[in-house]
Amino acid sequence: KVNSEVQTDIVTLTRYLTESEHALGTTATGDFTYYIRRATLINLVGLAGSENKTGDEQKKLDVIGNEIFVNSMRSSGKVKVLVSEEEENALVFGGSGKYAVVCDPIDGSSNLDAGVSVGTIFGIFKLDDNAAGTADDVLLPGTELVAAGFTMYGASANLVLTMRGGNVNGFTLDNALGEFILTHPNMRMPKTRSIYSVNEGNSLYWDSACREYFDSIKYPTEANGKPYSARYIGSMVADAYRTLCYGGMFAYPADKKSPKGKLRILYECAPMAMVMEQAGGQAVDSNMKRMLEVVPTHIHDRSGIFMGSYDEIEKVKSVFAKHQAK
Ligand code: P6P
Repeated sequence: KVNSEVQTDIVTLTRYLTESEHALGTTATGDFTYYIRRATLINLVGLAGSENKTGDEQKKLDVIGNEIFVNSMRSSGKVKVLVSEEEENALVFGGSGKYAVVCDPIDGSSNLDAGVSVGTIFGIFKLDDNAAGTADDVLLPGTELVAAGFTMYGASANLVLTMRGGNVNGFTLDNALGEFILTHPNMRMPKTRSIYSVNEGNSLYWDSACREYFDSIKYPTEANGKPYSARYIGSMVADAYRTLCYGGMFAYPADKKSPKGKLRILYECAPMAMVMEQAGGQAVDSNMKRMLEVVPTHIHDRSGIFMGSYDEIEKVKSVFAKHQAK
């Protein structure tokens, strides 16, 4: 009798990627996990004392993470243009690369010293044959992404990867093998889940639609309506991974303090929106426009975002529609 408990058909990331066509965006991940896991051991946490070119305070690992990603993408020979949150301008590599990669090398790094999971968010565009190889080549809607995903460096390293039109697959790093193993094939979010994830410390700055929506799930008025649970980690990859695993909604609304929102369109909102949509959910900006159809005018443009379970975002849209109608 064959012991069906023993997994003998292990799908490693290498095998998965060779079976698909986009072996990019994830090569740097293995290197990152090395540094992330040892950050506290080799005293890499704490401020690097510099600011990145887009104004965020840089931590040592931000700097290292960015360098690893840049070197990895450059040496892949497949990337022509790289946009990183840590680089003011797009990097254009020599060679005949056919792809553009957008990334936030270490997202959530402000939480590093507290041991909170951080991660890498990435998106991949296929360049036109006659692309000039400039930043303009990535000022595209997220619908043009051919692949997107993120890695979360926590107790282990989890990678979530999706190809355009495909499903969402989760991999877990097997330290012994040094390989990512397919552990969460075809991740699907439930259509509803009573969990909301937002920084309520910003509620003073929210517009009326935002306030009405969150009040409606915190103080339900319908008969035997139960309040939602609040879960907010403050690290997008961790909040996104929980939303992907359990369902619910995550939001970083545009508000009076951040009129354009805080999160970046190209390498935070769009890749996450692609993952959420292809896992059966939705993602919209603060005007309730489909996130994947938002086109940045600058590589570091920001946007408000509401994303997660399909019906939970429908609830957001119905409240905002009332206010837009006014
Ligand atoms: P706030 C981390 O700094 C980050 O870019 C995202 O990972 C996270 O979702 C958000 O900002 C948290 O921002 O204002 O709630 O601390």
